[in-house]
Amino acid sequence: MINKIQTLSGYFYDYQKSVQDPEHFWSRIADAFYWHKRWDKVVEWDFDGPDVKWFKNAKLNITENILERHLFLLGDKPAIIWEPNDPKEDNRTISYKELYEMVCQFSNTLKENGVEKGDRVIIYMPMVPETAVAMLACARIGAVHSVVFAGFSSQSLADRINDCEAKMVLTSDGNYRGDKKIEVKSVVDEALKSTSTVEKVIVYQRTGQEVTMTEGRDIWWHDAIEGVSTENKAEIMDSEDMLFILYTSGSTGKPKGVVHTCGGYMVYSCYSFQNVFQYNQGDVYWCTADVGWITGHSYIVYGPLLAGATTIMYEGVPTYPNPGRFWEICDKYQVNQFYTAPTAIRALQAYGAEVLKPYKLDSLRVLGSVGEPINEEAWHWYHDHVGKGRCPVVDTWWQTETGGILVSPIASVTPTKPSYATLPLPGVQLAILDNDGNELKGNSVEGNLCVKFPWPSILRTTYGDHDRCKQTYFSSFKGYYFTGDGVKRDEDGYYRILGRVDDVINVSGHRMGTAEVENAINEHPKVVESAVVGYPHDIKGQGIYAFVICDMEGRSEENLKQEIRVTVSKIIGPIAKPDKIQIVPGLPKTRSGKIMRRILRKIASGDTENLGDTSTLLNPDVVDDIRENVI
Ligand code: 6R9
Repeated sequence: MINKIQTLSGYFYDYQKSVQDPEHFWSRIADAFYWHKRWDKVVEWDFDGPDVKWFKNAKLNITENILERHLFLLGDKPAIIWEPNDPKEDNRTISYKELYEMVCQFSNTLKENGVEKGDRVIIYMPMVPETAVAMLACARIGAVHSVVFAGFSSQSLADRINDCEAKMVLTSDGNYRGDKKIEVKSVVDEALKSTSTVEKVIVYQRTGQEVTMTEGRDIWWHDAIEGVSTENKAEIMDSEDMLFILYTSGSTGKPKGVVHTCGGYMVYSCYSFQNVFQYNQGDVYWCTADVGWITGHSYIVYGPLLAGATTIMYEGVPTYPNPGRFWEICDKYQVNQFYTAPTAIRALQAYGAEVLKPYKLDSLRVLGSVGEPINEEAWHWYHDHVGKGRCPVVDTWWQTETGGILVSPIASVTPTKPSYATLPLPGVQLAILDNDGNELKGNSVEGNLCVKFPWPSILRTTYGDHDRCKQTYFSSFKGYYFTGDGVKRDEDGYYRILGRVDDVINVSGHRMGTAEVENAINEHPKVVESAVVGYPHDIKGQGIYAFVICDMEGRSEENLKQEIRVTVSKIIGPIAKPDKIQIVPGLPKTRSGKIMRRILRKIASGDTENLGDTSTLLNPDVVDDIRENVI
């Protein structure tokens, strides 16, 4: 097993070693895993390509490191504890041995249904153990999974299926979320009308709601696995073979497929999990994310299972059937490490500390935060009321593209500071650059957050478009990976993430490109043009504010706004619905026709006075109108 960092001086020692001799540092960690063939070289890289290879020519299968490697010692230990949406329904506990059998059986099922090494499989499923089984079965046979959050619309799903030319879709009949039953299979049916690559759809029965099954294409999960062998020999993969694609939003319109590969991702997701959360054998760990996001990939499924941990998978929402649900689950399973998003903390905080009273929460040792900057108030509430002042809060900064946590306290090792992600993990060489590309050395500096040396789970490409990967991440500052975030390094050398510096907004921890939302709004036939910006929102962190120019003929303003919301929901999904829509006569533009978002951002945040110089605008008078009618 991987040796964990135990003291602050141990952290500094490891950090120093990891910079001085990265190859030696990472090869010692990688030695904890099972490889069919060891690597010829630990790392080979060139950020200009970009071309990054970790554990070159090594052979492995990540699922052997999750399953076979743990069977002897941990076979009967719970791997996944599943807590259903409805507390009255039975929960499920799946041991490592059972998980092994389920994954082997489903691997064989995939193969029998025509999936081969290298094929892409879309997973559009609720939070049930079978979703993790599906991911691992793909990994076991060398198929590339792409999980799509089951709240995305049919059009978003179709776009992703088409982009990666998926051969199969794994889905469910429906999905429970609080008191709602959500359509899932029908969304897939709709998406498949505008795709041509999918040959089979396997449908997991969760809600029992009525669905249409297309003969020859759709099969029930329980029928597909019936009588299938629970033994399967894992495909031997190259370290740099693709493991999964995960789509994420950027500053341009179309989401991109971030690609992660087998060897480096395995090593880093496990190493970061064990260290940041200080997981000890026997602990119960819970991350509340959905597996449709990177947090669910790395810190519900891969990281914890690689570490032989017990990981909880919760199907429902934080407030169902009451706002004490999270704390009830913590007590019920004696959770030791709890990992959630600031938006959930703020939402629960709004119900008051009273809600926590009936719960002991005495098993908790570590509290994690991820997805967006955590404001000081939420940090203190989490620390004081949930952790009773006993548990360190690990504010973990990372991205879909980084595959794992890059900046975070090591629990109980790194002294924490509210709303600071504190220090980089060993192996992570951060750099702060000014807008001209100069690296700002020393403390008390602020600028663009970059990384100057690869870590094992850095993205390798964006699927089907390597140039886009280069343009987005490796071209702003030559020789550096650019994160898109602004950062401050304070007088103690601690890092505080300041938020995105590009046109990406972060709503409840979900990334949204403003261009993506604008494109969806513009689909409404009465919309002439729109501009979307983020504004501070008490619960969501950022809300979506849309300024829209419309042809109002024959519509009331309220109806039109409602129609725009429905349009966005249909095209992207409910998470992208604007919180505020202001119908405007025009948008502030520069003489070259560019929308001045800076001005709109200020107005949306309620700062309508200090807009700076607007005289150079093409149409300065629209600013007054927008300002007067701000919502
Ligand atoms: C893991 C994940 C990535 C963006 C990232 C940043 C923001 C994530 C954060 C944080 C401040 C933290 N972000 N964690 N900002 N403090 N602890 O969320 O991945 O969905 O790709 O989002 O989220 O802006 O660039 P992803």
